[in-house]
Amino acid sequence: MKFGIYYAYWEQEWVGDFKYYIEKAAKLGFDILEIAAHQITTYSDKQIEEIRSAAKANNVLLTAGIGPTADKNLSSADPAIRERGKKFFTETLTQIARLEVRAIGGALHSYWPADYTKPVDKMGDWQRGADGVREISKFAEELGITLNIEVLNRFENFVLNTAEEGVAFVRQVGRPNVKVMLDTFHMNIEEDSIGGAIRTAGPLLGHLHTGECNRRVPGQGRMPWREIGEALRGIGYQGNVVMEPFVRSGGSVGNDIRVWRDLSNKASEQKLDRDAMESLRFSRFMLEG
Ligand SMILES: [Mn+2]
Repeated sequence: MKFGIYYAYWEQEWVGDFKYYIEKAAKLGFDILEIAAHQITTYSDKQIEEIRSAAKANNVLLTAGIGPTADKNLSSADPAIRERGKKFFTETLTQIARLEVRAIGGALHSYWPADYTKPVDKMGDWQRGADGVREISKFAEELGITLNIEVLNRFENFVLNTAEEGVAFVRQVGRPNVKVMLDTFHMNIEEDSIGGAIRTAGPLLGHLHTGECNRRVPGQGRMPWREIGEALRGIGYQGNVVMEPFVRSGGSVGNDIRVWRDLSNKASEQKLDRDAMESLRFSRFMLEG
């Protein structure tokens, strides 16, 4: 397994100085830095080259996360929005390929966070989302990119809430570079058994997000890490394990993630770094066995 961290642990916006976080991730001992792909199409050639070479120089693998906004939703009933979604993914995938990113994950099949003031058409969105993901998967394959479809809890999206649904969706798409992505935070809300959910995904598990029930770093809560580790080893998981902690309120990140209190206890950046490093040690120990 390779272990990583999402840059937004330290940031309040869906964009950041990724070069800075690459160097930090390397210093803290991570194999991977996950970046946000939300605004990657606005980066200049020079910025892209700086990020790419920083990752190379620091021996850090980059992965990307994305929560497409409603106007770029591949599963929308509006064909114009679906087209905009495809265009957005074509441009975003092209750009992340230049960073040598080989894995992107999130609600690629839908949009995030779901707007529940609007009516929900779960099966309609499911079908349109599967068709849309299949279409972009061919372009992604040419770039060597795997699309990891994240299963989210009911409050954030309605299309895929369980590993079982994620597996059914990915089988329906039926493409080798489209996989299921699980996240312990969402599993804690939706799954009868967290180990069971991991076994349900089995060989289709493409990416794993980790975090405690309240999104603190792994090891600072009551998530069943022993059970998670046993299940991952049981399915022979060799993929990426990226912690996705959110402990500070404020900005677009705090608002979208619904962080309404400071879970960091007013931690300095040095303290956040120390917590991440300890959590990395804990994660390797619990999950790799
Ligand atoms: Mn996640």
